[in-house]
Amino acid sequence: MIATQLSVALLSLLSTAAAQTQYTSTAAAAVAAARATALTLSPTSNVAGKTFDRFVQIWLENVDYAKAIADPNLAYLATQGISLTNYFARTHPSQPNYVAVAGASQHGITDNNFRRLDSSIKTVVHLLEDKGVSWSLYQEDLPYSGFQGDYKNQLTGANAYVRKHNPLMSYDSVTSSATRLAKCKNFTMFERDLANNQLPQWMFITPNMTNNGHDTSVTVAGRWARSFITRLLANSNFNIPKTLVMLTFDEGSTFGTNKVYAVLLGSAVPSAKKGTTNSTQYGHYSVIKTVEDNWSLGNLGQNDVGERAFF
Ligand SMILES: *[C@@H]1O[C@H](CO)[C@@H](O)[C@H](O)[C@H]1NC(C)=O
Ligand SMILES: *[C@@H]1O[C@H](CO)[C@@H](O)[C@H](O)[C@H]1NC(C)=O
Ligand SMILES: *[C@H]1O[C@@H](CO)[C@H](O)[C@@H](O)[C@@H]1NC(C)=O
Ligand SMILES: CC(=O)N[C@H]1CO[C@H](CO)[C@@H](O)[C@@H]1O
Repeated sequence: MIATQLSVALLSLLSTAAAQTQYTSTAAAAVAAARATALTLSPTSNVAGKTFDRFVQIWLENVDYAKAIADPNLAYLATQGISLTNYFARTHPSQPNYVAVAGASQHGITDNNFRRLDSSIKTVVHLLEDKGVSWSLYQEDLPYSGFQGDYKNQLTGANAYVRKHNPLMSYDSVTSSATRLAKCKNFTMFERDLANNQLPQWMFITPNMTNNGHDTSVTVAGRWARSFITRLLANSNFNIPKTLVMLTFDEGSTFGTNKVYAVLLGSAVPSAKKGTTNSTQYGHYSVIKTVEDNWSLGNLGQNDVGERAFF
């Protein structure tokens, strides 16, 4: 009896530990096997929010505000929404910014290394789940749902998907849960969910290292963003009534003030506000506070508590 209980406890401990790193191999056979079996979920819901019923974040990489707003395509997108002209990233390098926007704290992370945060540490997706608000991450070139490593372009060897640009993967509270991993998906799944009208209410979108400008330029990132977002705003499966889309950058260039481009788009922006600017100071923690206020989610007890929301 005791032996059975012990072995059950041991097994569940082992499977939890394995879950947190089980999907890191990039060997072709391991990827193919996981692709065939990894759970994928496309939850939907319809929880009414105060200002928006759907919230979509799209993050580009490493450009200061002045340089981004000078790009013709990013400048065009600013005319289609509300441009936040005093919006600041948290820190350098990338990873702590992504960790911060999910958990309202950098949780001590200051680098881009493979990090694991204790499973007691919660994120915005835990608050969303508690209120029944569906969510998914969409990460371009993630080889399958729940993959936990970095992934290169299989033909060119160039970096395509990187874990440091995934806001949830450093949290053991996400990676120890099969159903949460199943909601960390790629762009193939995004297109499928879009076509099937199965997009969730909260999503975070990370283009690959080419399209987000990291390994290219603001010109490439701006062109990608305009084309991707324009197509989606014209799609009624995406831009449902009260959809708020936020396009921003994880951080500025290392030597700037860390002021970054941030634009609010979508059907939740009233037409009278399209093409306007707002100079109130905001930052990555404002995003989580805005989402918490919108769906009355409560808070994480971190830097979200004293933060200012967008509305
Ligand atoms: C995207 O993820 C799905 C689900 O895991 C997988 O079947 C598909 O092969 C992936 N697409 C690409 C291009 O890797
Ligand atoms: C990123 O995705 C685009 C398609 O959206 C593709 O053309 C490009 O090769 C990808 N970049 C890498 C490094 O694989
Ligand atoms: C930005 O400006 C402040 C101060 O006028 C308002 O209180 C906010 O509601 C406004 N926010 C947006 C998104 O326009
Ligand atoms: C525009 C709007 O309805 N804003 C509300 C968002 O939620 C907060 C907190 O519940 C309210 O104070 C705002 O009025």
